[in-house]
Amino acid sequence: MSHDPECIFCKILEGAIPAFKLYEDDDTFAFMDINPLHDGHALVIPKEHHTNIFETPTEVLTTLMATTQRIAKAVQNSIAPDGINILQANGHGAAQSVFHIHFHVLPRKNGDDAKLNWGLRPGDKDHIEQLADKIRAAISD
Ligand code: DGP
Repeated sequence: MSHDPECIFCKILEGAIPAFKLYEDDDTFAFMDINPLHDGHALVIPKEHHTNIFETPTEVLTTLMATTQRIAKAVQNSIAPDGINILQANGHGAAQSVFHIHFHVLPRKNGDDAKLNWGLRPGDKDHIEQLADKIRAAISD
């Protein structure tokens, strides 16, 4: 399985860096974003290291999207935001900051006027952990 020892998400996958894990299966892993736009902001990644959508095999994208749907449903059912965007960035010009492909499950609030570059401010870890518990309990098959 492809792996980049310098990649922060590969380090999360191997347990070298902690994360609030929501879900994993053989191919994918989901966890809370530490710089959330809003409550419930989650990330979904493949276990294989691929940089972006251009380099990711189609079959990996298929598993990634299935897990993204699962997490989006759990965020919807547990956090009930006003809406959810599924967002995926490719390259510096698209504000990609971590070069291991990932889908954002991005909760939205009515009128938040969110910019695509929402500014990476650290969230409150205790609050993120409580939200992770809530979402995890809402994950279904
Ligand atoms: P992007 O800009 O689309 O590449 O998004 C990368 C996201 O990853 C960003 O919202 C912040 C998040 N992030 C960066 N480093 C870490 C980390 O160490 N742990 C967690 N949980 N999230 C991270």
